[in-house]
Amino acid sequence: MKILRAKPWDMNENLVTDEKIYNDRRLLMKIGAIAGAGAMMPLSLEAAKNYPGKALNFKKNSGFSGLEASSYDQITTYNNFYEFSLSKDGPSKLAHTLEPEPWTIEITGEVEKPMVIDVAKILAEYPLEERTYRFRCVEGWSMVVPWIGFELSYLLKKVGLTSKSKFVQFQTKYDPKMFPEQDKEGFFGNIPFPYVEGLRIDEAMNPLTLLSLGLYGKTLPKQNGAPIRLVVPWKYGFKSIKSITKIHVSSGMTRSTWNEVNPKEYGFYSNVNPNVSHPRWSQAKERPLGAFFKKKTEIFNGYGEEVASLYKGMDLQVNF
Ligand SMILES: Nc1nc2c(c(=O)[nH]1)N[C@H]1C(S)=C(S)[C@@H](COP(=O)(O)O)O[C@H]1N2
Ligand SMILES: [Mo]
Repeated sequence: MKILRAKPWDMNENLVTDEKIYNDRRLLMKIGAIAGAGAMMPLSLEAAKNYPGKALNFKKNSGFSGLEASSYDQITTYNNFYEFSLSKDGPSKLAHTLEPEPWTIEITGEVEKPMVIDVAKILAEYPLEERTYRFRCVEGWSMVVPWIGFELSYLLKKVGLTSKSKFVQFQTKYDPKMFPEQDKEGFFGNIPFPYVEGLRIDEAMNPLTLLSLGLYGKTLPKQNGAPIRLVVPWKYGFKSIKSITKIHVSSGMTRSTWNEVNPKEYGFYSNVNPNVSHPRWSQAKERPLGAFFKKKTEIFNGYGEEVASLYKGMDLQVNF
């Protein structure tokens, strides 16, 4: 018998409750209330076994090193990756089917030199740096991640934007052998795959926008979007699309999965904004992974100085 799964776009406070249990468990661990200090071990071992990761060559960007990062365990065992699972601890257990090597990214559309780039070449030749960014999920939890990556603008300059380039679309690889939930499209309310996301060209060219290939000094764990993902720290987490294999530059606005599934709840822009509630919950506060209390959410996730000018004159209640 088939079991009806929750619709992913019903993600709501329930998941925050989930997280409360998770956090309580961590707290209990800390004070030794859970018998056997190894209680958390299976999770972290699972994550490591999944993909041990290769050490990367990178330099630390001291301009983005001031935040205290969430732990490796937190970042790699509390995930959203619907191609594997709708649960937070599912991706770390199930993502072993993802084969991140070999991997290419195809860049097409309004560019002077369309090309296919091997991720191995990026790892060997691109200027990788470590930047510790805040990361805020639309569901109300947040974390701090020491990403390793390079500015998306570096790649877009390499391919050369034409005068018609206005938007950029990113696409996750479609391969149900690697991503088992992908061929269940249409059943039980799964989201349409492949997952796609988009940015306006000036957002894509902003120096904060990264393509990330690693965290905590090593290649990306599979559950975090190996081998390469987007990181847009002033937007809700779902904009930071994982396991990208296509980048398409266009003159018109691009599709994005969550916006298409439920435009009233997930805007194209999806800038972190404590003053614009999700229709079903407030965005004024967030719960950092591992923390007991919520804290205030900052406009543009604290990156207003760098990005507020991109939205000058725009009504952020309408263009949410
Ligand atoms: N392809 C793909 N990318 C995705 C998602 C997904 O389900 N599939 N989930 C998004 C959401 S909702 C969040 S919060 C982040 C989670 O990233 P993390 O698991 O590395 O924390 O990935 C985003 N990118
Ligand atoms: Mo998210």
